[in-house]
Amino acid sequence: MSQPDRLWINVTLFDGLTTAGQPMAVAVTKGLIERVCPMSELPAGERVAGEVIDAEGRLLTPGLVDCHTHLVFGGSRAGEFEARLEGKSYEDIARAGGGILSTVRATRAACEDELFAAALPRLEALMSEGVTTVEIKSGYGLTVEDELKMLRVARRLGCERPVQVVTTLLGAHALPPEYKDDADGYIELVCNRMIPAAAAEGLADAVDVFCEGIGFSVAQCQRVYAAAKQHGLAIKGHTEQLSNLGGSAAAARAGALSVDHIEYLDEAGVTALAEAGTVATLLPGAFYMLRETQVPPIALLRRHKVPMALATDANPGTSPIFSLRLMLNMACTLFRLTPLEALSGVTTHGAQALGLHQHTGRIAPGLRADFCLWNTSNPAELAYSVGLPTLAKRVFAGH
Ligand code: DI6
Ligand code: FE
Repeated sequence: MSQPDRLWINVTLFDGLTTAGQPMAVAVTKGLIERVCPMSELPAGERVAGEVIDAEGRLLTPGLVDCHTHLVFGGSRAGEFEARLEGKSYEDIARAGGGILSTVRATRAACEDELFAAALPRLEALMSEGVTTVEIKSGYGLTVEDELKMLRVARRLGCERPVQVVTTLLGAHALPPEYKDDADGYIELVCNRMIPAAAAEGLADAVDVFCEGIGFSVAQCQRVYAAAKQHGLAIKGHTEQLSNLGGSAAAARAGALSVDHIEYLDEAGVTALAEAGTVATLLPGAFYMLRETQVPPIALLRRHKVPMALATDANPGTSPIFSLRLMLNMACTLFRLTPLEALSGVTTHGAQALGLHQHTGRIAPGLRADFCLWNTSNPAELAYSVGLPTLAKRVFAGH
């Protein structure tokens, strides 16, 4: 057998789904995981071309996956936060032309370099807590050029830092003022101009929609999904966040990788996810910031064995939170996930929500060597404490 570039020994392993019951070893070659075995099965005198890292019993997990963010945007919505504290609702603010549309104005006014400079510290905050894969959506441009501008910034973030960036075109996020009273006309622009342009330039991996009373109807979202599929792009949906329109089931039937938020999802919707193999992505940051009370149907998702991913939804309006560790805590305290379910949500199931589960999100042979080594041996610690820097080492593609 060839000699691995790196050998991790005496590891407490969480492989993305479960913890191993005994000390483990992980061998890495050319940026990929070559072998995972109990220490007791490591051949005596195992030779290593490069480094041996003794974890001394500390926890090794897959690199974290934040499968739903809006990291690229201009401006701030602190004023809207204050207005909500005074009693205005998120929907009232949106209908009055604030909310998403106020970020659209600031994002349109910013050039690529400005958006890049603003997004970089947000990305670095996520990376500093162990994120090795992050999805970034557009959706604050709402013209062909401004949406492509956002996606270019997202791609550039992935080129300039050791992290995998997956990009999602969210043209159908809100109705821009130019199309006021013509939502179908705008959906036509998304389908006939934005999606083809993003696909032609290789700028988008997936297409997302906001299926909601203050967003787009199920029928409009279905048109977007059809156009995305025509151009070979994966699909996702912001669905059942503020009301139940049946958007999750429609997305699942169209083959969506994930449906996200889903506070108002009912059992028929859960069944549709189970049948389609669609991931349910939980976003407790938005739930918390909007002081929602309707909790996603966790027991039903468990019963129907729907994989649950967990993400920050980092965005200037409903989740100005750039900490995936905090989401682990919130998923447990607010949604009653177990710490291991939450951890699977930011590893295995987060990767599945991006269609990347053959490449990252688990510690298994053949996958990319994306790891976090933590200053603890107990995975529950990662969901339990908030604010302590417990990450000892972050490894992306073996380095
Ligand atoms: N739902 C959300 O939580 C984000 N987008 C969406 O469709 C919020 C976006 C924002 O308020 O800026
Ligand atoms: Fe979102």
